[in-house]
Amino acid sequence: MFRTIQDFVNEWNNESQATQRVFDTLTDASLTQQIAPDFRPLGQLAWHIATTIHEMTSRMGLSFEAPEGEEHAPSSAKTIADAYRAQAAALTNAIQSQWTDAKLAESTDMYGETWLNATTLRIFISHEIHHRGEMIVLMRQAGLRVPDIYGPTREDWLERGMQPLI
Ligand code: NI
Repeated sequence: MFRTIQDFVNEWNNESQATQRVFDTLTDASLTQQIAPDFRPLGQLAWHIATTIHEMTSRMGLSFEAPEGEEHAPSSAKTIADAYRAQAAALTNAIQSQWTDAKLAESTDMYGETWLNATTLRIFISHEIHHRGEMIVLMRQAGLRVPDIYGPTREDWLERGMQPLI
């Protein structure tokens, strides 16, 4: 449970920096990678993460510019990565300048249910981590090297001369 804005900002900074490292690894060619036909391609998953920042937090009254663009992801990896960078910073600025800690204990109608704002912020971060994990799989399928986030990757182990764990 986030009890202070600072607690949220600390966690958001860590997670959004990790997500940014994932986004900065994308290439234009990788954006069309899919797990199977009719499933969201890699670029669309990234765009969903980038656009959800405004979509979800603006429902709670936080005010900042939504990302430019349509529902369909841009075809440029750099455009997506830059949009995410701008949105992540905009959310941090907005919550620090527009909210006090008391806002976390207020509730908002979210998708037809009533959620504590602190809960919404928790779900918001979990949602991003969820889709980031999906992206990592598609990135591997696309032949990209993925960044380490919570621990070393297979490539990291090998470069350290260690046997990767099963
Ligand atoms: Ni989603």
